[in-house]
Amino acid sequence: MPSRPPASARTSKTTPSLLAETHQQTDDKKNALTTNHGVPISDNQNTLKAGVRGPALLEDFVLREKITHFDHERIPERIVHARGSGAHGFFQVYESLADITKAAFLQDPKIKTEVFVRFSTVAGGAGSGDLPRDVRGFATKFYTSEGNYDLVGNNIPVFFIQDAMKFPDLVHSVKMEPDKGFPQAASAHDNFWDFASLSPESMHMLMWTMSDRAIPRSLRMIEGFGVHTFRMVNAQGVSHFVKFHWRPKLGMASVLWDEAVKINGADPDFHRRDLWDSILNGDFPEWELGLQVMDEKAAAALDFDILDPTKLIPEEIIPLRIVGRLVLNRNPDNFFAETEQVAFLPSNIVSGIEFSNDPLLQGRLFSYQDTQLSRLGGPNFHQIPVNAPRCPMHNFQRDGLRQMEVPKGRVNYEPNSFDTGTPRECPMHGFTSVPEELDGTKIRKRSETFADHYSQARLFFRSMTETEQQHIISAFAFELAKVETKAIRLRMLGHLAIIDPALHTGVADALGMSDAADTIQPAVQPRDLPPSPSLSILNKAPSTLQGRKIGVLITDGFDGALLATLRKSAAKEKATLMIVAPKVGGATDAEGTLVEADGSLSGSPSILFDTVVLLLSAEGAQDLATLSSGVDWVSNAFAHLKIIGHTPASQPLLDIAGVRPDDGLIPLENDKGIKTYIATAKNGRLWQREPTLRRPG
Ligand code: HDD
Repeated sequence: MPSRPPASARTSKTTPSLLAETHQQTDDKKNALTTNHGVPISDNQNTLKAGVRGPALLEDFVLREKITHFDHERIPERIVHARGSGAHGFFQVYESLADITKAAFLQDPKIKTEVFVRFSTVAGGAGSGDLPRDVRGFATKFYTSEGNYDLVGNNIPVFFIQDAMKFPDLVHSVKMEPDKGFPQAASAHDNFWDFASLSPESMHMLMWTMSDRAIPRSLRMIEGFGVHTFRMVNAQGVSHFVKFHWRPKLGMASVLWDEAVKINGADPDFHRRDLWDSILNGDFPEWELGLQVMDEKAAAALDFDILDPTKLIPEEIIPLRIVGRLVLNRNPDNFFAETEQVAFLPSNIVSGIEFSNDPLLQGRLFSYQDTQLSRLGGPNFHQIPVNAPRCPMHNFQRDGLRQMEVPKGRVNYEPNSFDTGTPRECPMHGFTSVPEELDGTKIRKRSETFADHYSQARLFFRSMTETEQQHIISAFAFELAKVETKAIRLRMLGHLAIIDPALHTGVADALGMSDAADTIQPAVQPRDLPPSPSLSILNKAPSTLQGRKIGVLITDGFDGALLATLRKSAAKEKATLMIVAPKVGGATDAEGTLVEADGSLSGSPSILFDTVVLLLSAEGAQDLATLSSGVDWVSNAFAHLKIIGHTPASQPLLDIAGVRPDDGLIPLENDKGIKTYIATAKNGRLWQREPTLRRPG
């Protein structure tokens, strides 16, 4: 039997809980908690009951309202791209684009257009980790002076399928298998590879998703693409085809697959946190917008159909025109209100930008509008603040669920003669479509010009560095090893043999499957296209530590002066330096000064950093060498090809962790050591170490 509360608590009207000392109350009516209908609440801790130990009363409207609202806090998550992170910012052109488009926001470098960007993974649910092997969504809403323009793209310039008709099948196959409800956020399962291996059009995109593009280091370090070919139209009515590209100012970088697997456990919010923190710290993520612009003739001269979303245009053929910059400088105030409720619509375009007849895009123009109706509960989702245009909007659409506006007057139609002040058509400034001549037979058929599924897959593989090719082979081997049905593996190996014999042999060896792969007859024999080095991440990797993280492990008795120099050097490079100590309370340097840590040894494993430094005292190194967390910290850094700066006293730990000397191990005896360390770490990982440690399989 519970003990009875003290008499004071039983009788008191002003002390609503037994934990009164922790309660914050106010006498100021202005600050009073209220119900949704404005009734001030006297007690937010206790249900209205028949006696302090009696049953709850149904009349407790305060409780019922609060619980009802809570019960309905979630809306359906996105069917794809459920896991996302958003940010506010602006876009600005470097020069007027009047030569190719009349879009108002692209006319003048003085115009800063407000934007909201949402990055996402595709396959996993809203609560899944940030680092599955997956495509990343890169959706931008431009709040222009002539209406909202949404560029709803990905970090990969091509797509799995050529026709929207296949989208539900593609998505069903990659998401959790419907009977089991797993795997979550992973393409490594039979259903996905069954569908993919039966869909040769997916081959090019598969090369990208098996590449390091699908495991980015940071959302600030991904490229973005509009994927489809769009049109731009200038004031004279001249139209060009365009492809959109976002280029990250920090350069591209990826994690290793082994890191991705571990990061998902150590920090499932790795990307979301990184984006949030960088904006919070004023290190605003930035991208440049690049356009590939071509007229009809140039488009017709390409050796594939520009309406086919499984193809890209190599930059070596049509170079990028860099036209402006996107800066993300403000975190959302509320995740649900903004990032969750933002509704992107590829059909949101503005005067001067138009669709092409890409059949995938055409299907998207319907799907997104439709999906918002079920996610956001009706046709008025454009009134939600994050979706509302910043320019004036007025029409005669009325009523509907979630209507927030109160239109005045009797006129709700057009034309009308009652009120000449009501909105009217505007032929002069209104949106018009470029008059494209169309003539065709009603037909349900794929164009023959979409039939080459292998040439660009081969182009991609052959444009990679040796290291990147090995990663692609490893990724295929990892995924296919999880496929239980042998026939699917053999079918997939059949496709890889068409793409490139080295790819096929590499994957077959890694799987240990020497059985004959399926013989697949391509609809069109692939051609050898000239490689496009600009598709490689490593070919373009900048030498920089900007936006990168240095993890510095310290133990009691460490060299404080060395840390001070290191801090200065890191700041100069615009890198973030984070201190890790055996305990988060920190460690004292040789002079006895306590330095607080940003993380503990087990809570901040070395996988969370781009490069590491061991600032250990002799006793500290001896001690960590006896702990698996210490040994793992170092052996992982080595296995992940990181540059490791270390004091000579750290050697015992390096030895126990199995670290072999190479060019990525930099002794830090003095300032010169730090200089060498920084210069080496700027180049990223020590790729030469990889073949000595790993082989695909
Ligand atoms: Fe999609 C969301 C990108 C093909 C149907 N898609 C969605 C998002 C991105 C993309 C970035 C998330 C937007 C956000 O952050 O809220 N989708 C693409 C790209 C595609 C593509 C680059 C091919 C080039 N999508 C595609 C097709 C269909 C859809 C062919 C359907 C016919 N996509 C949807 C959707 C989603 C979506 C189901 C889920 C939530 C939403 O739209 O608002 O309607």
